[in-house]
Amino acid sequence: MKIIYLLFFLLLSLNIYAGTIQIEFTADDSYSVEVAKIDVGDTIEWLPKNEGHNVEFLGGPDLNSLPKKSDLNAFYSVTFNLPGIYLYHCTPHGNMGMLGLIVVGNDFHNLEDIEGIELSHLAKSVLERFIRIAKSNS
Ligand SMILES: [Cu+2]
Repeated sequence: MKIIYLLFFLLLSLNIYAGTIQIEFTADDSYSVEVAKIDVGDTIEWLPKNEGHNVEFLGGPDLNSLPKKSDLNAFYSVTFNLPGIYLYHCTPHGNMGMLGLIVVGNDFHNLEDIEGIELSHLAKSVLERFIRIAKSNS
């Protein structure tokens, strides 16, 4: 029984270190943080500082449980408990390169899946740039 309490408190104390980062929708149709590297259990909050944008996930480590699409102009918050790479875009502006990449737990195991996502020519080159950035400080 003691072991269970110990584990419980260990998990509780680990969670204290979980962080939150905030990403704004900018006036020039982009996300203020385009490549986010976070730890497992961290939360990202998207702040609708400019109108006409949202967050729609295109890929991640578990395609069956991607975060749902957010509403336009709405605050959005997701906690990432599964390591791997996540790609999202803005539904109206994704083809124009309004994309964001998240690497959870410095885990690149699903990189090939992310690279295989069908995107516009422009979005593809943006994604390639993001992946270079993500790898360069891994
Ligand atoms: Cu947008």
